[in-house]
Amino acid sequence: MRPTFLLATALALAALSSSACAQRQLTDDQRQQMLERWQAADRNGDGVIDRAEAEAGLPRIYKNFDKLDSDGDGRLTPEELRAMAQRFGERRR
Ligand SMILES: [Ca+2]
Ligand SMILES: [Ca+2]
Repeated sequence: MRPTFLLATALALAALSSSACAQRQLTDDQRQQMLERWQAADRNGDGVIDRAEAEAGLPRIYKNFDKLDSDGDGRLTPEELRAMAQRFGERRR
């Protein structure tokens, strides 16, 4: 058991649910959350998410990995993530 890990998870869940109630569209808060999840999933800290990291930490992104990896190099960069967020925002408008 790692109590600090459990505490961090509980805090993250609390933060997620409270902002989900307060905000409905993609806000700076949500972008910040995405960034934090991205950084948490980037286990080797090289700034990009490869397939294994997506599978382990970002299952929804892993499912759409091929679509999101627009240059097809097998790694998702923050730029590719931003392009995805933009498409997502446009579809909802
Ligand atoms: Ca990585
Ligand atoms: Ca790529």
